[in-house]
Amino acid sequence: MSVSTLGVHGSVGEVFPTAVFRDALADAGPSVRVVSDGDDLTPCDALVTFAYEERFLDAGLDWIHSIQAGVDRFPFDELSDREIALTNSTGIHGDVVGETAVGMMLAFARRLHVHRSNQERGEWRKPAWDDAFPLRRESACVVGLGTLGRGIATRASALGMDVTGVKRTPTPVDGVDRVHPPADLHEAVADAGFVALAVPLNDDTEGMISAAELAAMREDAYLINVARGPVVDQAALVDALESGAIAGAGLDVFEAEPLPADSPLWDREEVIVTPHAAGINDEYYERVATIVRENLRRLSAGESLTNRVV
Ligand code: NDP
Ligand code: 7N6
Repeated sequence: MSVSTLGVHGSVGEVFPTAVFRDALADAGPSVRVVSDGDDLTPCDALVTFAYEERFLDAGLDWIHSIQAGVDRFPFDELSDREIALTNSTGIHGDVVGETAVGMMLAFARRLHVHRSNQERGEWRKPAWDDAFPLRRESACVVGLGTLGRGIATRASALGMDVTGVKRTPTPVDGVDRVHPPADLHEAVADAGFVALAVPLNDDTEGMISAAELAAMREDAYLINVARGPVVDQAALVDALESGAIAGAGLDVFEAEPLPADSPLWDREEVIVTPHAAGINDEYYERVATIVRENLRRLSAGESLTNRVV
């Protein structure tokens, strides 16, 4: 495979400016062109994109790079049938998503979300004596211990929390006291003050947190989801919040995005809603450009692509 023209799909503009990204790749080798809705893709050998469109399959592309780590929106079998390589952007979000997830834990422990809501109403109101707690005393169970999960685990551990986790292959992970296999999910979540989800969305993880897992959690526990909405049965989560089966949730991702205006999740004090923004940061474009540059180098050297999914 050789790339003489690299397309930058207009959808990356949802995360960083297309022109800034194009300029970051100006010296990478191929000619780089921004392709917006309706523009012809056929001059491109490869495409960097946020969105997926069916027309990608028959545009003569050899390689698609997703600026997301999660590639659940791409049709793996169709890509494979057409010998289109798919690479993703795992490896670049550990620090910022880790900060967001642990930031949500800090907000719940120190009641920052409540103070901010009170401030919007001009209200000076102290929390009840036993509403706030030190994060150091708490434990976090991180489900998925790849880039995101390790980013969360190291930050939670640095704040003095006990950290356990779950991953497919339960080998030891730095900063994580116990690593469980997926079969022990209930046992793993049962003791944790915070359960943080950091798994890819696939057939094994869809609905992995359902009514049974929420019931296994402590009544004073919080669920943090920075993975993908469908990893959680959202109706069961709403029921668990309403019945007091768990204390609250920090949610960056949802079954439907944007979160519909009539969702009961908007109005609950013990729910923090962020708009799938945990990964957004001003280095995002450069981090993706580094992966793309490395893969262009590998192609020139006849080496295999890094971050290859298909
Ligand atoms: P990685 O591939 O680095 O890590 C995935 C982890 O999940 C691995 O530890 C893997 O286990 C584990 N895992 C996979 N399947 C299971 C399972 N069935 N049960 C338990 N653990 C499982 O991915 P990233 O950390 O980069 O990203 C993870 C996901 O987070 C992405 O796919 C994406 O959907 C989402 N994401 C969300 C962002 C946001 O902005 N909110 C930003 C970036 C990612 P093992 O190590 O054993 O293979
Ligand atoms: C970018 C989100 C991922 O999977 O969903 C995230 O990498 C990225 C705003």
